[in-house]
Amino acid sequence: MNHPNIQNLAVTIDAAARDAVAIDQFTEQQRLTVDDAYEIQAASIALRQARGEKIVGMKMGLTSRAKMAQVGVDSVTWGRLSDAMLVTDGGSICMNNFVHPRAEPEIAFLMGAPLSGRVTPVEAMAAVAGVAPAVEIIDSRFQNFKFALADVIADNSSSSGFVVGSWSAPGTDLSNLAMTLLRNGRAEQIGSSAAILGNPVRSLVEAARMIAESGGRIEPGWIVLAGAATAAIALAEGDSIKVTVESLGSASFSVD
Ligand code: OOG
Ligand code: MG
Repeated sequence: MNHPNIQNLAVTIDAAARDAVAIDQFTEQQRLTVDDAYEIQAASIALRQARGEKIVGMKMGLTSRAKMAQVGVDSVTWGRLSDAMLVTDGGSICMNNFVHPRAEPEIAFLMGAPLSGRVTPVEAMAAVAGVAPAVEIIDSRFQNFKFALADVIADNSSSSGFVVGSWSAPGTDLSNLAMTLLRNGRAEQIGSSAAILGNPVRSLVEAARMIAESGGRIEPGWIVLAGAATAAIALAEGDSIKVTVESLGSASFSVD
């Protein structure tokens, strides 16, 4: 048996993210299982934590058809969010810190109670303290934004940054809210929250199940991103990006 060197691959993907330099796909060089890939992700995030970053939540990936089609991977994945990835609403990012960043429209949950394992949508919502419009900034560390399932999992599901708008109390029916991604005032992606597993709450249910498989749990105070409702758009210097979610408001940032 050829065992992948988890720690070496974690160091490689961590350096690629830190230096914003694209690398070759891992799976072109070796076989990696999904379990291997989550181990690499955990080890690479541990390197960030050793540098002082704090885990503030998790992101779900590939929870909509539009996203699966865009990247050619059709399994739901997850990744970790750290405090260093948080971009202030109305703030800016610097293009130099990214390889080839993209933005996508999301919904964020603020957790008021822990959540883990098999839960119903009602139980999941009962653990939610707030909901907000969000933008995720994804930036695959692999060349040409091209990857197989194990690659993207090892790469923290491409997560690179996130912007969260104002929190609302969790009373709103999230099943079919209009979502728009605007660049410089023009709508470039239009969709519905229904695209996210039929209802973003199902993404939270999946998040609880998947993190439990890794022996963890969603912590109170965490932010959980449910996954994009539409395809992502490639960012360029000078872009002003805004996501609006019906009834919830907006989140925005600009690219320097
Ligand atoms: C993978 C991450 C997908 C989402 O919201 O579906 C994701 C990628 O597109 O690079 O974050
Ligand atoms: Mg996303």
